[in-house]
Amino acid sequence: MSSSTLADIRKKVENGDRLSLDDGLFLYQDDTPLQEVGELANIVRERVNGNVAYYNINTHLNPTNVCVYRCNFCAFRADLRSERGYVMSDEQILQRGAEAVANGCTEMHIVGGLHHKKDYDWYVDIVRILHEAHPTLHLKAWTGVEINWFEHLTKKSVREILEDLQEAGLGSMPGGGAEIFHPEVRDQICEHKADTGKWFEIHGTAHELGIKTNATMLYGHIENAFHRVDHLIRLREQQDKSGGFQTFIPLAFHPENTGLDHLKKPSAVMDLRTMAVSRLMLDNFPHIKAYWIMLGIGTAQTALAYGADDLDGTVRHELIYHDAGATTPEELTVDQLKGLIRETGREPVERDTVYNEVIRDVDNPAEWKIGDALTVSL
Ligand code: V47
Repeated sequence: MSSSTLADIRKKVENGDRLSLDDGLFLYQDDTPLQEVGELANIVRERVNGNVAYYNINTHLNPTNVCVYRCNFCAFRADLRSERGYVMSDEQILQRGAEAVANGCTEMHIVGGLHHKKDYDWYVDIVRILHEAHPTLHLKAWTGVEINWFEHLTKKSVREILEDLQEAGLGSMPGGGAEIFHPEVRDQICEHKADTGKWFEIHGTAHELGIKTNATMLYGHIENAFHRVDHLIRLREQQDKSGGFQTFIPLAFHPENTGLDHLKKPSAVMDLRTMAVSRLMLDNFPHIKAYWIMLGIGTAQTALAYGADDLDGTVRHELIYHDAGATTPEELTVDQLKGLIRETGREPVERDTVYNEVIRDVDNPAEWKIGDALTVSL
């Protein structure tokens, strides 16, 4: 049981003081009213990002689903000889790049399985061929787990690998593979892959090299409130040290077709509480994302009043959540995204991956240029 009180936490929030582990646990208690937690998160959200809600025009590329690892929460992965397994050819990958550019995408989000038979160059060259063909498309590619796999494949250091990828055209890194950092949980859901220390080493090194990264937390499975708040505090401490995280994305667990399919999906109350507690604990993160694909559209809209300032994007070709039973559409149009944001009273602003404003040609919306850097007050 936490010894914090709502009045003390409100005072800290109003003064911009840092919340403790105990405060985080208090905010997660069922009898701490959700609407009050949301109201506090909204104070921080509006102080940091005003009334703006960001979106981007993006697409996903998952070059293979074949994976040496068997994380029990994942419905996307396939065994090497499984009928479900696939590997995209360079032609298919380039065609996706061309389609993205023709549709006005500013970003391609690239992650996938760790294929038993693909060497390091295959992964680096995916970045290289896409960047050479489409230099304006920002490539947000490979999580800390993949970078760690490349270490096993090459015996190169994390720094050397990230430098290779930067040279090939890597723009930034997504926040996946974080799952839950606490070993009590991590050892049960993905004990074989990059451990917590390694995930942080990789993100810290990326930040030193000027590569911006995101961070995620997979919640609503076997973890409890202590593990979630501990996760947030570890991220906050890393951000104090290296400063290169842009966005935090809480990811609601989808159990269908996974090794944990006896569990229920987290409720909307849990989703909104997690969004709000994340905004409150991560006082040094500029952005909190409500990833509509996994939250569902209604909860993602509501989350814009519970700490979130970003809905992610149009998101074409998403597989990881749809394989795990997500019932959201495969894609939203720009007009739909803007309409969803306006309906909440927020002002939609299109951003690129590293939070510059995107200015569209009114006569030809697939054409765009980068505007000013969007400011936040942390
Ligand atoms: O690390 C896998 C999660 C992550 C399931 O950086 C699942 O902008 C729920 O990291 N139910 C990959 N979650 C996706 C990711 C991401 C998504 C959106 C934006 C960004 C960003 C990053 O997906 C994995 C894992 O935590 N995941 N399976 C599942 N069944």
